[in-house]
Amino acid sequence: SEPMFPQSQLTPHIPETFPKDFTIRALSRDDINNVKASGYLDLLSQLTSVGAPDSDVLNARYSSMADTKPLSYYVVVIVNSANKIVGSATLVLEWKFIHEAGSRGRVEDVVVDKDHRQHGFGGLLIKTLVSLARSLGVYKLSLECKDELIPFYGKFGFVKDVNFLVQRF
Ligand code: 16G
Repeated sequence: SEPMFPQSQLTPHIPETFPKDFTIRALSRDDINNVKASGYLDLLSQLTSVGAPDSDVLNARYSSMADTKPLSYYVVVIVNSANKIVGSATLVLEWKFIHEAGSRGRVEDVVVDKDHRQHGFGGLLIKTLVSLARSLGVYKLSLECKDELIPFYGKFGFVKDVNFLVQRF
């Protein structure tokens, strides 16, 4: 199944309250090879534009993320009992010379399927990634979000900081 990282790395960070009929685990190459069944791109399309990358492109992207050294992409998914992905969030590490040649963490692409909201899956994903990021030793962890989600992320320790500037291409 080739998970992006070993489950043993995730287990210590999974909240006790995680519901039994769902599983939180690393994204695997199988999810990408069976993208119709896994629902991964359909899920991401509930966040933003996905386009139509073919399976070669998806596999190459998976490899480019999974082959980083040290591992810099922790794509975490929540699956139901049929192994369909109903939620996902990614922790990205950005390696630095500053902060003792440390790393900064970013929480990216947080999305929960519209039919699986209000069950606390978003919070479970964030709690898991914050704990994982802390254990990996990032010196700070950040994310970008819409104004209305600031109170949600605030529950997990995030506070509004510097301005975020962007240029779109
Ligand atoms: C949100 C996401 C970001 C994602 C972006 C996509 C979180 C915390 N933030 O900002 O990770 O990449 O939306 O929107 O999930 P875009 O296509 O407009 O960049």
